[in-house]
Amino acid sequence: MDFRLTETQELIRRTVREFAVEEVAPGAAERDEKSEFPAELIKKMGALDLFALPFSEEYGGAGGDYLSYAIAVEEIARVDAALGITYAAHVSIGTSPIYLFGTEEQKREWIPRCARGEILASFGLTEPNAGSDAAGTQTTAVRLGDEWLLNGSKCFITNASHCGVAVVTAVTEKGKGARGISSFIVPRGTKGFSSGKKYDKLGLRSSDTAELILEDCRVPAANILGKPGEGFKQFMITLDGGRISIGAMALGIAQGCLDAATKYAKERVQFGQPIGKFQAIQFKLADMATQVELARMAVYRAAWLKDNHLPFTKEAAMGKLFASETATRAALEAIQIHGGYGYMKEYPVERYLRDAKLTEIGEGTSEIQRLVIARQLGL
Ligand code: COS
Repeated sequence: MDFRLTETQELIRRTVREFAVEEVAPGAAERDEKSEFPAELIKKMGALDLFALPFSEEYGGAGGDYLSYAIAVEEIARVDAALGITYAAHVSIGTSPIYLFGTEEQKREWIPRCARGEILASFGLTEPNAGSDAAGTQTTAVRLGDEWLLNGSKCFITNASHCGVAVVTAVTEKGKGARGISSFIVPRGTKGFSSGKKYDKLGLRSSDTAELILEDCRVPAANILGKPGEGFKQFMITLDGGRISIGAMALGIAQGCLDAATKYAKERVQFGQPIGKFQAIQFKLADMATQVELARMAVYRAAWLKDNHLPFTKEAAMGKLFASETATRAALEAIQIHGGYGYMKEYPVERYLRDAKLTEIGEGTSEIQRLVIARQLGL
């Protein structure tokens, strides 16, 4: 067993941290306040090859491992979780289904552009009546000659207004449940494909979340991903990887809370000494540090299993579950340590709390993670 990161992984952490601290952190509060999409930062991330990280060089990727990518998500989310989710959703659930299940042609068409950050990709699974019950999809796809005709709508879709391509699920065979669902590549610009209302959210306010609408939308028959009926499983496998990245995002938020609270505890003087000298504060920080470290172990291990082509469904769910609940707890404690100042927008911890909550919901709620873990235990 070797818990050390490789030199490359350490270099990626240093590079991304430098970028995050110098370029991402300064405008994070203002972007949150204005719900301003970080388009310029996305261009810079493209230039740094961050979107290319986990994809092979053959398709324009950087040939890195999933653990390096998880570290990059963690470092971005440590200062700005909204940029973290924009990044994570594009790579691990937007681009990955094409990378994992696409034909050679589909991969050559889409992966290089996604890897360069030239376009963003969205993942269209959730619908108004199909959230945790993902197999309850109501969007339909009907084969008409050389085309598929798609009708339906997807909700809460990250990057929906800015995506250049979306992979969406639709029912191709009614009455077959999960086995009657297929997935399709829908390029922006396809007639009948549009993004709808942008949501006004509690947190992650500078990330883009909107509806995707498919109204008599026709895509070529070649745009199906894999074979008819394979869509549900493809999306479950994609979500296993996505959950590692949401775990990494939660880990970054939790680390950001720990850093902010530790700094404040050293500076804030009450009763004649820094509050960090009081055991009440020390114990809070000791608990936060312990939980952050355990979350890191769980998330990194899930990424390591994926990189080594070992089963990781259970570990990805455990990592996301533990890291996301750690993030919310850490944010609440960071606010408590900051006292009244923590409740104000001049400190970042109130934003961290609003952002952290989503990690307990997106890409499967904590309840769904427990269900996935229980099933993996054979229950
Ligand atoms: N990897 C590979 N295959 C998987 C899988 C996984 N992680 N999870 C499920 N499958 C397969 C099953 O093996 C089954 O295959 P067979 O038909 O060959 O037996 C098929 O998919 C259906 O699985 P299951 O019966 O478990 O489906 P359920 O409808 O019971 O749903 C849950 C399972 C609840 C786990 C699933 O719907 C889920 O993850 N829901 C949450 C969705 C979510 O995370 N949404 C977030 C929005 S996306 S940002």
